[in-house]
Amino acid sequence: EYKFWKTQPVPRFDEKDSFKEGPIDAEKTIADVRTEPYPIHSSFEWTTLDLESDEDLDQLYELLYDHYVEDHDATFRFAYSRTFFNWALKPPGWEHNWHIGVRVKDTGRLIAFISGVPCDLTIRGNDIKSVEINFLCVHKQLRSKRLAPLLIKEVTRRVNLKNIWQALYSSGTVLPKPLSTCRYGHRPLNWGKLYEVGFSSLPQGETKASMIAKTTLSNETKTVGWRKMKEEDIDTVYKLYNDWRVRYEISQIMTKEDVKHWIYGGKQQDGKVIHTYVVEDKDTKRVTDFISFYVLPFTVLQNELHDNVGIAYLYYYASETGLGKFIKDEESQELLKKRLKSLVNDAMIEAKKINIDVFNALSSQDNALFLDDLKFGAGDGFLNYYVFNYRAKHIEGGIDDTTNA
Ligand code: YNC
Ligand code: MG
Repeated sequence: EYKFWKTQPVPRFDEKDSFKEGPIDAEKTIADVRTEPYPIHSSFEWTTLDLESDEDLDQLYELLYDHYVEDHDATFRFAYSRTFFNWALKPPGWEHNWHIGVRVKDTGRLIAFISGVPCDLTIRGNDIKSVEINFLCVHKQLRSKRLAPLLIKEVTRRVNLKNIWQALYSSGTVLPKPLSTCRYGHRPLNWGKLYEVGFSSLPQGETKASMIAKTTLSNETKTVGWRKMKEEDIDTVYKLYNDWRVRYEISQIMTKEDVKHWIYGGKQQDGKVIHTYVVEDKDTKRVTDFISFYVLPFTVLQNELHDNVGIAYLYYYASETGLGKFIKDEESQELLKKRLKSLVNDAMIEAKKINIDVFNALSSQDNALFLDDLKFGAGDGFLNYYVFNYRAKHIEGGIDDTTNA
């Protein structure tokens, strides 16, 4: 059990939440880090993908398309795009060297991948220089050969060489030991289509017509002062984000450049991946709220009616309603609840306008305040969050997650 993970600096399942939070390994320096890549089977070779080149982007796309996460009966696959990779894998400070592939030596074929991007964290008041690890993938025909541990060790080595010793990662797979576990909620925007592709089923006592009626949103947004985020809003959104994230026990540290990339989208994005809206007070012209979602569709296999499902994921948001003195007391929770419901509802209306079929949100952040009221249905998947080489008390993920794992 966990032959590999047992050897890594991660908390064990059986250990008590420790009182003192912090790194697990004794402090090291770059001089302690292995300078050569880990040895790999002689028919394979390490490669660093060049995500500035369309050729490498296409190869990554093909690997993930056929071999990355899919649902159990293999009818849906993530439809990653070049634009999506540019957003997810090239944020400010990105490193070539952290886009790591494995190729078959003879043919050059890409058969495995793992990535890291800079992602500094605050965990309960401690700022931690860190990366986020994502897109770990091994070709289906090469599974169970211990390539995954090799990729993980190699990315760790390359990250350590930049004097970074912690990493955030998330997975449906249960590993030692989740810092937090969240659940996805799904809000149908186009129930009829979701039913036709087999994504939604008909609940007992409902008809197709009643489900469509129940889930139909109005066509126009209602929040007064609602508009698309502009480049000029970056400073204000940056401030709102930073004031807001103190609400949470774990959050991402962002510079203005990060906000520009992750939340505004920047010039490369063309509005295709990240969509952000703000609320501007009509008297003072101040921006008081923002909310964002990103788009990552599914390809639908073997369906006569549809070949894709439009999917949006709720991303970051913040509202003055929940700031400063408003943070905890009960009356302000009610105000905040009302505000968030209005923001998320309008975000869903915008998503519907760009043909999104389902709007997803995790149970994290303050999402418990609106998920039920806005008719999100609990998904069957859990997402476990981990921090490598760091011990911290468990963080509630908005579900009763004591039984998961
Ligand atoms: C997983 N998702 O437990 P033990 S999420 C981490 N994350 O190790 P083999 C995983 N470890 O149990 P296969 C994992 N899944 O013996 C499996 N493992 O200790 C562990 N799927 O390796 C597993 N992508 O190579 C076991 O397994 C060992 O050939 C077995 O490969 C696994 O991106 C995988 O779901 C997942 O492509 C690559 O199944 C393959 O099966 C696959 O024999 C479909 O591996 C796609 C998929 C995972 C998406 C993701 C986050 C990854 C985080 C990795 C951990 C990062 C740690 C921090 C490093 C930087 C540190 C610094 C500083
Ligand atoms: Mg393997």
